[in-house]
Amino acid sequence: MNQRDLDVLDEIQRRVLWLATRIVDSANHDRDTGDGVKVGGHQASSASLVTAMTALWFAHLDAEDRVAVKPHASPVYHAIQYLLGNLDRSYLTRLRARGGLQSYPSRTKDPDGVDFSTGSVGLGAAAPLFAAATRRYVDAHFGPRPRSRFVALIGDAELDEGNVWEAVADPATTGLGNVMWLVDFNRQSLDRVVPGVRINQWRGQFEAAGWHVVEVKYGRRLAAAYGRPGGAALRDWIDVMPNEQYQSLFGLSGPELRKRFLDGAPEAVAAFVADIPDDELGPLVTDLGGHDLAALLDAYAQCDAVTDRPSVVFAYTVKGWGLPIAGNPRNHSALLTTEQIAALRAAHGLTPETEWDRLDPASPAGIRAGERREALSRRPRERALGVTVPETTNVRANKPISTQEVFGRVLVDLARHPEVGRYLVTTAPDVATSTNLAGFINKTGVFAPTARRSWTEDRMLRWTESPAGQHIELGISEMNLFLLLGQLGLAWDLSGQPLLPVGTVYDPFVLRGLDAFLYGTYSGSRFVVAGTPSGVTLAPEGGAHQSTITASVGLELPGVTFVEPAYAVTLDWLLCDALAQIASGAAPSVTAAPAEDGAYYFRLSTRPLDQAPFEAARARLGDAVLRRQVVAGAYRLVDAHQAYPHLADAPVVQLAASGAVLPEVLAAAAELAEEGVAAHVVDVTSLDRIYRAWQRTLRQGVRTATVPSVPGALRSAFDDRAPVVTVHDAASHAMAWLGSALGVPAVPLGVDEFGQSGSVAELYELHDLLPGSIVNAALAALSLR
Ligand SMILES: Cc1ncc(C[n+]2csc(CCOP(=O)(O)OP(=O)(O)O)c2C)c(N)n1
Ligand SMILES: [Mg+2]
Repeated sequence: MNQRDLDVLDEIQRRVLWLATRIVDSANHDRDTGDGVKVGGHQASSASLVTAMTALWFAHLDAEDRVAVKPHASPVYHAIQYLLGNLDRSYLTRLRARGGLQSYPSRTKDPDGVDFSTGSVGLGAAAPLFAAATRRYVDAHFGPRPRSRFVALIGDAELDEGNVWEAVADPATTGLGNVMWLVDFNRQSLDRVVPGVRINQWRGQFEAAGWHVVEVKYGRRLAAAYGRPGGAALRDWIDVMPNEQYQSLFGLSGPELRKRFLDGAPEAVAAFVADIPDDELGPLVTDLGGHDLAALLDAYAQCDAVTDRPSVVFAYTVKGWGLPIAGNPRNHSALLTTEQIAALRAAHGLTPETEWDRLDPASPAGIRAGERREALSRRPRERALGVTVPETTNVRANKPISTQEVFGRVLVDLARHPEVGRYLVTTAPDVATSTNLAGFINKTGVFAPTARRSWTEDRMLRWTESPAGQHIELGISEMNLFLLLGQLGLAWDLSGQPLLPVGTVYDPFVLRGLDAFLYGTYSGSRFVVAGTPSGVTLAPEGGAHQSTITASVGLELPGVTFVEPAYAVTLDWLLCDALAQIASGAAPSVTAAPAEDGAYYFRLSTRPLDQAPFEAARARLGDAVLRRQVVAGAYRLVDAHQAYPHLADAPVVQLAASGAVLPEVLAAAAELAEEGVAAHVVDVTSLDRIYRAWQRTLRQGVRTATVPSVPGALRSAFDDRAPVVTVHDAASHAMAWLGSALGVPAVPLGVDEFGQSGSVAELYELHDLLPGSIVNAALAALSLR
């Protein structure tokens, strides 16, 4: 790139800096929210990335490239999109306002084509890596797409997040030559100037993981000074100077700056800078490469040239570059004053009348923006897969069987499906075999970019690794599991190929990956995850392996449908339905409350259950009706009036339960019948769906000031007058709301302490889940009427 082009880019980056700064300023100073809560925003963090981002969008990226932007640099992203003509001007004064620009880049809520949501630091860094891994899979299975480069712009303190290193270290992400991370190396975090210089440690960590590392440390002015006689001493001093001392220079000028700079320096350094006037010394010694357009473009080109592994660029930057708060240790949330904004506006040659203008389209900068807008425009993507997932695989069980086992069988069956099979892709963090994916893996193989020779022979599990494999194995990182699932579920957009992603994880460790789970669903991703085994039903495994709060988590997560089937056929129907919804390409609603389907979370168990009670209900209701109710979230497994006609006038109670505890509930219903109480048993297949149905009618009532009705999903399964006992191998709280929904007394039973080792019966006794306790709870519920 010649000097003229660099000058044009420089002009553009100055406008980007101004707009990003003013967008935050306007949110805080031009708008009265009336609630006394500060609006906030990050001018310094934004300024830090202005050069790197200008270089990317105005000179480097292609239309197919995908970029994750550091959360606190969202104003820079929007300023760039505005200058490219992709964002309406009215948004510039609506950062952090309702319906306006989001504080942090959001795929689903921002109007200007955000590729990756960011916000929880570390996740946005890793997401493009998993998007690239997804692309590698898509290319291997469905033919190569046009090349994309997957870029992450990340803060240096983001590297403190463990998930970043989990992602870097996983073999599933090795060799991805189309990945570039750019670390905004401003040596500051939120609270402080980061002590010491950590670059060598980080460089070592990246290199050990097989990454290509580039440092962009000095700007051209400093580089030139180093080349002059005696310049080596200057370089050595800047390299060894404590970070805190270096950062403190940004707040100083004149003789003070010189004094601080030379504090502790060898004599040769003082001699070298003696001839440099005071007003030139500061700009010289703080001339860092992360604000040098040519140096950055060169670094990007170096990364492109390395195609066999991911690259990371450490761009030395200044937090608050070009602003009066530059380098100040307290600048993370600092806002320029109105006077400082006025001075900045004038310094950029703008007035209150012209401050929001785009670049003059006739100017070289405006022409460049127009060209880049063309170069970066994208084709719309198809979300739908265009195949019909069957309503059932007709799974059969002649003997007691667990939901975990059925899950594996249904997947094997779907893998054979002529249309659907090829789109299925499974993944697990080193628990594929123990969560019953072995059958699927035997059928489809394990994905590897190139075929690998297998050295073991196991007739039960053929671990064949090749580009044709449909299982992506991960190391033990639940963060990686959910990050990968999130990206597989966005493959329709980021790789132009919809997929049917299915992940498995031990249910207690869903919590370990929870933030990445949220990240995926907040991004609008759709996938299936099975948490299995779950609950204290995993009795011998003890408290560290039992999950109790996950049902509540699944129920409460927006963009996630939580299901907990007990019987083989209900799981078959629910899993087929979930995959059919994903295949349909319907986008989850992230704004409607309660949020629509999104991802699917199956909470499963290893406890084999007798299927006869289900078959009895099936004979009673018929497949069509029953399937509809199962998918809607609840059906009456035992209808007391039909099962016990002699109890026609007896008191009625209803026992509602999900999953593995149903045998105890059925036994309790039989005992109650002997005591002259008619007990319906309701199998709640999706607590989430019936809760949402209830909430929808309530919200409707609240919003329109009308009397809410009991929703159909509840009415068909429940008796809306009988008291209810809820029984769950999970925290009792998760189901306790059913009493309110039905307007009847409720006694919730569940697991509200940490578990311990034992047999199922022993632990159920401990947590009051045995039939005797359920009977007592039913009698208590009746007495509460
Ligand atoms: C998971 C998470 N923890 C904490 C925060 C709050 N936080 C936001 S930015 C930040 C410091 C970021 O420093 P760095 O990554 O170096 O970015 P800079 O602003 O210096 O560019 C922190 C702690 C967050 N957003 N996410
Ligand atoms: Mg930083």
